Amino acid sequence: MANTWGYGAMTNSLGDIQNSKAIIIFGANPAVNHPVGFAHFLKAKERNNAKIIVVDPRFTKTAAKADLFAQIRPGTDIPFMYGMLNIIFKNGWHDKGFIKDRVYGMEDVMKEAKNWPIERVADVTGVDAGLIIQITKAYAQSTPGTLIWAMGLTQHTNGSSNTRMAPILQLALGNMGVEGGGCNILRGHDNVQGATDMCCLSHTLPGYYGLSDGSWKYFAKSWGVDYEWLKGRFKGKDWMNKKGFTLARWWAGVLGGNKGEDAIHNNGTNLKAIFVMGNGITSTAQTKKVKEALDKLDLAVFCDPFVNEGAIITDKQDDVYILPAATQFETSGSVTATNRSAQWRSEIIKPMYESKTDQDIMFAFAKKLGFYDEFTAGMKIRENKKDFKWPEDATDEIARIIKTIGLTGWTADRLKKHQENWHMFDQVSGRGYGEMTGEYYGLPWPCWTEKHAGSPVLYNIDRSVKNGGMGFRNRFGLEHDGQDLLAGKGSAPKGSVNKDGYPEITRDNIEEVLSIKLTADEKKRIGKNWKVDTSNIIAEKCMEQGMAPYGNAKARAKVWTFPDQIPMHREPLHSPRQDLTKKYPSFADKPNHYRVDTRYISEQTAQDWSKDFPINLVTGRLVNLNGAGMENRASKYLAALTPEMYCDINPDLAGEHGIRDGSMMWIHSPQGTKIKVKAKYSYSVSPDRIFIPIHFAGVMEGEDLSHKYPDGTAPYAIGESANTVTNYGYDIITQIPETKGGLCRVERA
Ligand SMILES: Nc1nc2c(c(=O)[nH]1)N[C@H]1C(S)=C(S)[C@@H](COP(=O)(O)OP(=O)(O)OC[C@H]3O[C@@H](n4cnc5c(=O)[nH]c(N)nc54)[C@H](O)[C@@H]3O)O[C@H]1N2
Ligand SMILES: Nc1nc2c(c(=O)[nH]1)N[C@H]1C(S)=C(S)[C@@H](COP(=O)(O)OP(=O)(O)OC[C@H]3O[C@@H](n4cnc5c(=O)[nH]c(N)nc54)[C@H](O)[C@@H]3O)O[C@H]1N2
Ligand SMILES: [Mo]
Repeated sequence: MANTWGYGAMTNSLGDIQNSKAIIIFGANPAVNHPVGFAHFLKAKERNNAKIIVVDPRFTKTAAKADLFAQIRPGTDIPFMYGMLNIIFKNGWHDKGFIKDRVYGMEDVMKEAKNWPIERVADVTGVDAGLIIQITKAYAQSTPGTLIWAMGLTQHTNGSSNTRMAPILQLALGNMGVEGGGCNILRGHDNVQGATDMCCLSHTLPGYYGLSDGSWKYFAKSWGVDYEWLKGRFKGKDWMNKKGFTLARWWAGVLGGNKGEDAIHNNGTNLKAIFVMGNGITSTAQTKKVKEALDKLDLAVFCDPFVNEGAIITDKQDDVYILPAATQFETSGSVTATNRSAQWRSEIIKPMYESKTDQDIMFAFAKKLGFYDEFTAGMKIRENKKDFKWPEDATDEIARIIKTIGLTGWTADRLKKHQENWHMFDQVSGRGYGEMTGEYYGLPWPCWTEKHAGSPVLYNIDRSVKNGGMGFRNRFGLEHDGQDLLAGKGSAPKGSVNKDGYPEITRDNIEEVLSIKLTADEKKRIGKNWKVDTSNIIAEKCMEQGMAPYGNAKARAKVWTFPDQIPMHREPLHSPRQDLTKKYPSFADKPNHYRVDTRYISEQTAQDWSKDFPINLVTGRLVNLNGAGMENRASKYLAALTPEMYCDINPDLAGEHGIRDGSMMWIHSPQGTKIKVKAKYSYSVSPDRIFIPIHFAGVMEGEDLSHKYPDGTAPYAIGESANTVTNYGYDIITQIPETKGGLCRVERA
């Protein structure tokens, strides 16, 4: 639901992994978290003898299926990948032609890779040098190879650099834009891809349109509301263009002052109310801050099919509301899968008892708050209707407006037809048969027109654009530092009229770039550029000429607007290697980061954290529980599999502290918080780290909160929240919490 921790999307698809000759997995545990999708990985092993390589701080169930496993120190994936690149470049295993024609800035990467000789990589990552060489050779020499990642890469202060590093490795090997290759990011929740695409985010409008005046005006028009009215909803015009708070640090909006720790920049006011729809709240890092913030609010509303444990951890007595939301079985509409494809879903039963669907709850609020007409206007525009039909008109509204990621082809009619005919599509390629010939299952975006096939493999120039082919997007100008940013000669999608690189298409350049003449009528109707062209003339003409509306450019290995232009290693804020924090320090502190002052270097250097907190704290998931866990702990049989919160601890570490298998232990965090959990001996973690699952709540710092659940609603299992002890630390670009790289101290309870 409205939660966007992960980011990115698969360039290929789960089915396409069956075409891979090698699979490298960084910070993901699909055997547990994507068990159905993982079947495709195993098929690749059966079909192609594909090597599965797992890089993880723990020996996971996925690692158990791997040919090669590297037990990496948390937060050191960038050195690991530079180490691989160092070997790759030295041996000439990189794809020189691909790099020359389709990548910008690889020279800088090559230079940095030289700083990572294998001995240094081994020292920083804790992985044996010989194993790194073996992994690199196996991966680089079996192409196409696919690279998988998930939360093990993102949940770090340097997570956004991690997620740039992985594609760079793929670009260097020419593993991008090919079947069996790509970056296949395993997304999280059901429809988390759709939630991201619709921008349940605080820094963009739907479809990743920015917060500029131009975008606001485009949306005002497309939603059928007055721009001045929209503007009037804000305290002042400039607040329209500013990023908001994030889910990760909303609590600072409540607790923060004008100065000092967690100071906020919110026009002199604090947040006073919270409205939670589809988030567990105890899943947010620094749970004690979350609790403090909840306590201080004027109003807290939780819309959830279950009792949201946000309402349990707070001591707030009044003005806490639990609204019964219907489940996804009791509503219908489109959702988006991890590979950018849409899926239509039908209502199985009507909402039970007094529960209401999320949209009906929102409509009721919009009515009470006095903007129902504006809220729903966009759904009536297409056919100029008096009323709308949910969810079809909402889907068609999205198709009409969102050009940036190419949702034009996603009309409700087409998506329903795919659902009804899903037996008519190939599982591996997604290609349709019979009546569905010429379309890919779920029309993976970009789906440029109402006839477009969908794009199952991004950046593939071996296909025509009509059939899902495309180059990289031209987004950052035509040149930088004197270097051409457009794709090289001859590297255009199959069948393109223009054989080389070309810019994104606008009203002004369309005739020249596409070698066409527009009629007078077309000139009148066409939008300013492909992103706001609701006439869709640009996309239609592009299809005829075999060209992508967003241009044909080079992929950027170097981002000149980021603090690190190419990804650089930076130690986690709380690192067990104090010697390395000097050589690889964190970022400068960042004031006003999504409205909150955020500490990096000052936190990292505040003290030698590793002295008092020598153990790495790794958090993650279990197969029987999900997210904050209430949904599943309320199920007797799922709860029975893990009836208690626990900690995986290596017997050697446990022994040092006199902690017995099955006895209770304390975990202390650098923030001064602690949790009491059951010790579970496990060799899946080395003695320098422990693992705790994220799915528990209902106990806080040893205090049992079960008396706080409304009668008859306490789940079958409760326990300490991992996030009570996850550390301070937020990504420099996205503000995702550093919940996969922190320190702790363990103690016998
Ligand atoms: N059963 C179940 N399935 C789920 C979910 C669930 O809660 N339960 N949640 C869904 C959601 S929302 C998401 S986002 C996905 C998440 O899917 P995953 O990302 O696979 O989930 P995690 O278990 O959190 O983390 C993956 C692995 O990252 C490793 N890791 C930690 N730190 C590092 C590091 O620094 N480097 C590397 N290389 N690895 C590291 C952890 O040891 C862990 O094994 O799962 C989805 N699927
Ligand atoms: N330490 C640590 N913390 C983490 C992570 C980690 O790896 N380590 N992972 C992070 C990640 S990637 C994620 S995505 C989050 C997950 O954390 P949450 O997003 O909190 O996960 P869920 O428990 O799935 O929350 C969904 C809530 O929505 C409710 N719900 C289900 N269906 C519906 C519906 O149709 N309508 C409404 N209104 N509600 C519904 C459920 O009952 C539940 O309360 O946790 C994050 N927190
Ligand atoms: Mo997630």
